[in-house]
Amino acid sequence: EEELNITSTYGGYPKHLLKKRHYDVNKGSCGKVAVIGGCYYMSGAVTLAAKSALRTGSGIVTCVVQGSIVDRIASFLPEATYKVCGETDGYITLKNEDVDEIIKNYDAVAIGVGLGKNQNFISTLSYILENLTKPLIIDADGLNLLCNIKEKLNFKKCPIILTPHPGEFSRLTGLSIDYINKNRVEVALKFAKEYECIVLLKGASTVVTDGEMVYINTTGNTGMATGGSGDVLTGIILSLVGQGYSPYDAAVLGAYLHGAAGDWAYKKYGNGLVASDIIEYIGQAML
Ligand code: NPW
Ligand code: AMP
Ligand code: MG
Repeated sequence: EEELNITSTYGGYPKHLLKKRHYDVNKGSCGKVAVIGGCYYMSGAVTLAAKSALRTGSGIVTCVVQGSIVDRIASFLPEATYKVCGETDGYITLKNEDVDEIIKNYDAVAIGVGLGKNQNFISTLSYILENLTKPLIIDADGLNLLCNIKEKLNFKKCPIILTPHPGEFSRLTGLSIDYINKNRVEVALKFAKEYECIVLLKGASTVVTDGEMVYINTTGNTGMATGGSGDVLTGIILSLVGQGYSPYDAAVLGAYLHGAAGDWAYKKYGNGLVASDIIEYIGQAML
């Protein structure tokens, strides 16, 4: 810890939250998780999130993606499995039956990375909010779609973790990025309380709150301001909730491990680090 120069703020030093595995675990008991995302123009985001989930210890990771990008992802990530969906104009389409199957078969779901501006997907997200009972992480373009149906959060059946950066949180709340960054704890707390969800507001000193407790993360560095960095965080948190961590603990631990892995990557690559480098050090951050 000293080497990484980690200091704790209120919320404390969260690595103690990491649970030890029972010696005879199997892939079925380590969490089966699904990443719904991607589009023809952005397939890397799902790849990064899925690989991160595997590196965080998930037993089974399924990419829920359109057929035209499966080969790209699979050629990079042979360990993942795929659920192939429909596609319109380069964007993913999901039938309610597909969603029902996902709901039945997975321990946790992440939605939004690399989805793009897929307006058809608003109704799908709405259906998921109304029917999913397992923990759901909404990130990236999933958050942008959520802006249209925020009130649906009040009818959700599942624990929800939202992982906005200040730009996404600005769209979601109508507050300016400047105001958000000057009042990070307050705005995150208020939203989490109002919509009864976990909010993880990204940036240097990521804030995690469930509306009552607040954790401010101290790991991470300037090298992490790079495309795909947030998609890695989504995969880490998804993996943790899929392994049975509570949504709040998963978000806190996820923010911490993501930053710690990034700090290891920084030692090697400095500000030139790329998102895949963060993934390579997740294991080390968990030791
Ligand atoms: P500005 O410029 O300051 O006004 P977007 P995205 C702001 C996918 N990706 N503090 C900032 O606004 C994602 O998964 C795919 C203050 C910035 O310009 C999404 O689905 C990749 N402001 C999709 O791309 C790799 C901050 O937000 C704007 C801030 C779009 O996501 C890349 C950008 O936000 C990417 O992950 C901060 N700390 N952080 C792939 N390889 O497939 C952000 N902002 O317009 O929502 O775009 O985050 O790139
Ligand atoms: P995204 O914008 O969704 O790709 O997410 C970027 C990720 O990198 C978030 O987890 C941020 O907290 C992290 N990050 C970006 N810039 C910094 C920074 N300057 N210091 C610490 N963490 C950062
Ligand atoms: Mg992002």
